[in-house]
Amino acid sequence: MVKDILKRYSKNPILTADDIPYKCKYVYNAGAIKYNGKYVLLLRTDIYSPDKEVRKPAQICLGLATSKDGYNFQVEKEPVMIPNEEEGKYIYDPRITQIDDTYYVLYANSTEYHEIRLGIASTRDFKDFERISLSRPDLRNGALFPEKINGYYVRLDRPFLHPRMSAGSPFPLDIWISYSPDLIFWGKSKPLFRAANCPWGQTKVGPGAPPVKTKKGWLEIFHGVGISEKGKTYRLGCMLLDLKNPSKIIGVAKEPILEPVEEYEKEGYVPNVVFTCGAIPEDNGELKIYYGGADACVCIATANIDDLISLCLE
Ligand code: BMA
Repeated sequence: MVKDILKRYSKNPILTADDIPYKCKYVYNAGAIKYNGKYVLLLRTDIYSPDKEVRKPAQICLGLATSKDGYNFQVEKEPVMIPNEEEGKYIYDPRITQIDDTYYVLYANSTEYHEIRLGIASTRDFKDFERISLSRPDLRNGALFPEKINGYYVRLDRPFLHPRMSAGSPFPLDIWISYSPDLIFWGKSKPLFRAANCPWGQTKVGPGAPPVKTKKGWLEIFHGVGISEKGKTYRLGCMLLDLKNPSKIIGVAKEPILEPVEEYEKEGYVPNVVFTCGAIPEDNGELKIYYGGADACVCIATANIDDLISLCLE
């Protein structure tokens, strides 16, 4: 049973393809951060060619939306980040982390060779993005902590144990933690949370939003994938990690905090999906969780941070 701790915004979805000024079929899985007093979303926008026979997007790039209140967003006329030559056609699922006055974007890149790589770029103005590194395959769902810990940049990530493995594979996919002195070279990697230990996400689990610092530990909103006779279901859960040693889990909420219930979560490009890439903590203790609904729209739900922590400690 999903506990009633997350409140969906009554006017969800907050963005659909109709809100995108350029040609786009689906908008979802947005990274989120506050920048210059405004809410900023980096949007996954899937662009299809007009040829109806083509079932795969012609390009996936990142758009930008800004808002004064976190609910009503204006979208820039053109995408702000498009794949470069090395990346090919698809960059997606961006997670934004601020460290000092720099904003880092960790994003997935699918290449024409069917590899999935994790890209890291930085920006100071959300106009120019400088590429820092692109991982070897197969890795995605990178979520960078908002400060160095014991001298290292730290990220949660989700390796594929075997290239091209996905939901339905007999091998579950787990959340790992990795460290880097410079955001280029990553190591000291360790499994952090096994899908096998997530009763509602036994096929795969992956980092969602970049971890949020709280007095009790790092709060991480993650996704888990379960399979039933109805097919795959993506849900969200939360866990608390030790502040000084984030490879140590303090607690994981037993139940998911959000699962597909509303039509915009159950029907879209991929049915039965809620997937987050960004959450913004507010001074009043609220967490705004931005999430994709059914791989087709952008939604928001809010929760009290202390309530989420309590769930992790139950
Ligand atoms: C994952 C990623 C996400 C997507 C999710 C649900 O594997 O591809 O971008 O939202 O599947 O389809």
